[in-house]
Amino acid sequence: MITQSVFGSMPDGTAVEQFCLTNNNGVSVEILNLGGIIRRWLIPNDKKQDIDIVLGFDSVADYLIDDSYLGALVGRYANRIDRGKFTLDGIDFRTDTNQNDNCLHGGSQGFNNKIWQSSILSNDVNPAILLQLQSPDGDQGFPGKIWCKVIYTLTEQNRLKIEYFASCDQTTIYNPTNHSYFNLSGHNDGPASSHSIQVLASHFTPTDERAIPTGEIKEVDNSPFDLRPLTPIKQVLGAEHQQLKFANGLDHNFCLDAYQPDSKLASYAAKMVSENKNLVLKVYTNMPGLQIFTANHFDNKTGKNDACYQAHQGVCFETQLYPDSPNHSNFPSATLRPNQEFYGLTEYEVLF
Ligand code: FUC
Repeated sequence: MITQSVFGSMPDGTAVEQFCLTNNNGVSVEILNLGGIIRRWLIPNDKKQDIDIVLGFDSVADYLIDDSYLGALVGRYANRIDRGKFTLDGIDFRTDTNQNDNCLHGGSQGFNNKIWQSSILSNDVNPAILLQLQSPDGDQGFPGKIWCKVIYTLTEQNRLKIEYFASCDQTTIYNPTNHSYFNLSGHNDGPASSHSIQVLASHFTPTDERAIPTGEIKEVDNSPFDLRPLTPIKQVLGAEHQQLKFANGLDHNFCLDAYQPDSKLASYAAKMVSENKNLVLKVYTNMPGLQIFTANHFDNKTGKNDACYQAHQGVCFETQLYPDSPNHSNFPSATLRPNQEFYGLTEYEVLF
């Protein structure tokens, strides 16, 4: 079932719509047409009220000034492009730079703060909505016009399925993701560092101190980045490692072992387990990379219902192509050509 309501309005008066997708198990996910933001994700719980497992805000204004991309669809290029520069087919491009001289999450006017055209695709079992956005040639400095579609489906298996489609009229690059911060104890219930995580990746992409990949695809063996066994997040955050110092915690791209080029199927990539083991989040994707970000920068950020978000309050599982891949020929390519259709699939499953 889907209920639609007005969440607020943009500065120019355009209404921001909210879609609440509910399945027959009582799970509900609220999604805005502003940035495709996942604003609330309620999991039924016998003992007390439903648990809201994602961080978010209560007003449009909060989302528009937010620089943490809470719950948002990110584009055109998730994560960083070194100094916003890349070359495609011999032509140099320069994008908007919005963080430390780099392009972060598509530039200062990325997809996260755009109103997407929205419609209900299925209002029955497996409720689904379609979001569409056209980004013109030169938007934030990226070449070519691109037509983007995202379908969110909440299944009866308690999976939120996110399908990304895109096509373009000129060769370009594309790398979308969703930037939800998960906390399985509840968005306002202290740090998610009390949880444990597993990531099925035998390699990761180390960065320099500016969070730009060095280009190396490094084995995780004998390092805190070996998350193949279920590992307490606290243990990782407390480990001595230059990479963790650079980022002040985890903010790294893992190279998923299950990745198969051109696959349209989502394979199991990662999970997070709450401290009392009552809730488990499982992540499935067809993408090659997964950025694990432990919200290292939160410091008294006011969220929903006056919640106060602190460092490590949530964990992001950003399925993606590797950061800065246009500048690293050894990384899977983010190039999208006019004769191609991009298809990305990520599923977040909650076991409760
Ligand atoms: C993640 C990180 C960044 C950034 C952002 C808000 O994707 O990789 O470091 O701070 O989110």
